[in-house]
Amino acid sequence: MSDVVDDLAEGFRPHPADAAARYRDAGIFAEAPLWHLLERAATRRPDAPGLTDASIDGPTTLTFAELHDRVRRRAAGFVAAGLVPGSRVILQQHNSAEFVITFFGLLRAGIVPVMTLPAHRIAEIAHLAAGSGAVAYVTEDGRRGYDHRELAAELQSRIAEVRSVFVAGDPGTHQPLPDADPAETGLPAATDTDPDTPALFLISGGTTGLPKLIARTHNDYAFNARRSAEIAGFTADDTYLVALPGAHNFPLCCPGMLGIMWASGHTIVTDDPSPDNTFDLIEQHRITATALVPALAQVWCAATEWEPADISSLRLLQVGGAKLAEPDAVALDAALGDVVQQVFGMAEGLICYTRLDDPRDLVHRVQGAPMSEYDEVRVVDEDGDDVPDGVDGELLVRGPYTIRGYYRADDHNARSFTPDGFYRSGDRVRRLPSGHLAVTGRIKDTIVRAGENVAADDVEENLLAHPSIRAAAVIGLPDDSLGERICAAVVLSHEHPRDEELALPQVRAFLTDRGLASFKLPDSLVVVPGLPVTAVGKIDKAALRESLG
Ligand code: OOB
Repeated sequence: MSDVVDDLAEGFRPHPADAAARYRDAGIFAEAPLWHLLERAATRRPDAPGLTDASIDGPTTLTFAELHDRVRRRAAGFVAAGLVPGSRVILQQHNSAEFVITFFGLLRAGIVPVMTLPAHRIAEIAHLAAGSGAVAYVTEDGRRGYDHRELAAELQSRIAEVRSVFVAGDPGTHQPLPDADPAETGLPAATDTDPDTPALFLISGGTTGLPKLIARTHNDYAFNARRSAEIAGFTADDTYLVALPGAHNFPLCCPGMLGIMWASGHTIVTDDPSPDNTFDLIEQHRITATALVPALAQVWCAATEWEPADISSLRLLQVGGAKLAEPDAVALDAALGDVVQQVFGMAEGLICYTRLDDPRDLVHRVQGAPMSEYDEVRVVDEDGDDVPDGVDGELLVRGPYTIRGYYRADDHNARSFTPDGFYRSGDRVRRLPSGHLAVTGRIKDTIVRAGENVAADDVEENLLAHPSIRAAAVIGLPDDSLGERICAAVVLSHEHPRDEELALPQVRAFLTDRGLASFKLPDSLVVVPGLPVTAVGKIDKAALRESLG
């Protein structure tokens, strides 16, 4: 093993040998590098459309053979640039063909990409570069409204180990994305990769503190893609739209781009998820499946009222990343024809899906059931004891594609994992006898008001039932006499009369009518044009607290 491969292993927590053997015996681990997914498609369907770039760089379509060739050239480019297997590289590009080619190019060269999102800025990028030991940064020019070349310069001034910067588009003072002839540079053989080592790093989705690094192995991530594709019923006839940032686990691998490639279906990438743009793409390419966060799904649902495009090809609309309110799930099914699949997942591993043959009313009410029979899910109380089905508790999980620890983060790991290797998700869930999970909030997302614990989610759900409220976030703000007071930030719906104010007493009366206890009623109400969101589009309460606190 090279020094670099040794260094990659430093701080990575693999499955214990007995668990790994069990997954291997069960056929869950395919024992191949992750890039085999693409090679397989290029072998099976070389002339089929593999990737269409519908971003501002496009439109262009590559067959699987063409994509595979571009990927091998990109991989050779990285080899020629001196990067060696096991090196970590920060990848930060918007959805485009170049993003996909770079991603697979890195994998093909045995290099381990750190999958940052376009909205990340220097604080996160520098933290992730230092934490992963990255030696290079791959990004893009300023055509999408933010100049990542400047971030690159700042990154290099802070972290000397980041020796190279490669830029898609106009590189400025940096290097362009590299390409070379693989016949001249050579590429690693499949057998050079230990499939139980990290293939890529995902970024934890938490909204508190700096993100953590999540090492996913070739074996576990390929299983994630395959099993997800199976549950989504993907075949070579499917066309999947990457509308969320492609570096996020959901559009990347649940089943996402990797799942559709496993099925040898067609991927369309866009850097503009608005219905204005995407509805035309759905019509034009007969797109059959995509993934959205709830806030975006709401926008799509409303747009079906006025967008003229024919989107009837869409058979699967996955919604996840945050809780999809039941009325929204019902409205989406009604507007689009029973297409919703709820997805409750996490970069750390566990993915839950509602199944295609679940009754629609169940699909509207729950966030899904674990994708694998090898997922070990526990729901526990504050003492760590299992609670019965139907009772709220914290979700703990262990399984073939769930990490055993964050990368190089011993302190966090002592808190975030049980001694026997379960990940403490921090999610409050309730399990049905059928195995489906309903997410009821975050364990820590409670407001302590005058000594009473109030779950933010409980208040939010009731607020959303108000016809004038389209989105709501409830937070605790410091208060001298109460300890914390309950503040509700709401976005008005289109049904709310334009010239009328939505007043606190009105809202409190509405909540009281719905049977909400008086100590849970908001102490203040703020009407906002929109709620702040994280890099992937989830409501960002930390940012809200900062702006309202
Ligand atoms: C996905 O992954 P992350 O890592 O960005 O965020 C994970 C967290 C979960 O622990 C949970 O708190 C929340 O996001 N979450 C949901 C949810 N899906 C995720 N909360 C309620 N309902 C849902 N359906 O967000 C992610 C990864 C893969 C697939 C889908 C989502």
